[in-house]
Amino acid sequence: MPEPTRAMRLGVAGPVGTGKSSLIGTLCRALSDELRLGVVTNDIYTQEDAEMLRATGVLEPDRIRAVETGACPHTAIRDDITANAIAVEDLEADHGPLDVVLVESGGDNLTATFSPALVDAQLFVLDVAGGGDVVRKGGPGIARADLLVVNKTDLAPHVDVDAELMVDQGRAARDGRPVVGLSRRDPASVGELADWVRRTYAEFRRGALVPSDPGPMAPHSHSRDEDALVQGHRHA
Ligand SMILES: Nc1nc2c(ncn2[C@@H]2O[C@H](COP(=O)(O)OP(=O)(O)OP(=O)(O)O)[C@@H](O)[C@H]2O)c(=O)[nH]1
Ligand SMILES: [Mg+2]
Repeated sequence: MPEPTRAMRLGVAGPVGTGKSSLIGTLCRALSDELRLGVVTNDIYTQEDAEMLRATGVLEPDRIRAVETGACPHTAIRDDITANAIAVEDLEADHGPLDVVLVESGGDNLTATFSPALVDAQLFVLDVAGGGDVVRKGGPGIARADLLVVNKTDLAPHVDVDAELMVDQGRAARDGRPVVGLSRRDPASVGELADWVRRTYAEFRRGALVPSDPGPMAPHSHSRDEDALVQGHRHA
């Protein structure tokens, strides 16, 4: 495979509030001295995540772009990736060359994954506060994302969850694919995450990273017709 010249696109997906934006901020802090970074966030109705990340000062504000999806998150990261693809291309045109663009999905349930046409690799973020049984509930992101993150391990004692057990169950559910137990307060775990990104980026640069699809979300329907209309689409 020829060596790519564009930035690697790294997707960050997972349920609402599991720490996707915080993780992106943590990665920017850990890697911005060695990699040229950009960020694209997806929110349904606002630019909240982009504004939050800009406020942290981890990157020059214009390197953080927001896509307002106006629909349920998988629409913009999987079904019609146009708005995100344009946002990444604009970032590269304005600030390129870049090494890695991190794309945050809007928070969704357990089923949303990125199209491999949008991202080269993707990580799926759960947190201990969502409950120790979430890993066992499974889904395409948990089972087959390139990396599973069990986040906020520092909170585990406060919510009566065994974080190590969650990480072990993640490993068991993933056929050897990697799992990182993460807390932004634990530098060793941040180092482990940053090393995974470094390795994945090196693979990408060599032309050896093949984007893989964790698989589609489960078929679903919205409960009320108005919801489907507001969100601009219906599901079979
Ligand atoms: N204790 C602890 N809290 C964390 C950690 N990471 C994130 N949080 C907190 O978790 C909450 C949600 O974090 P966000 O980064 O906004 O989560 P998100 O997944 O981006 O949320 P949405 O985009 O709304 O789905 C915030 O209050 C964070 O401060 C962590 O490692 N430890
Ligand atoms: Mg967020």
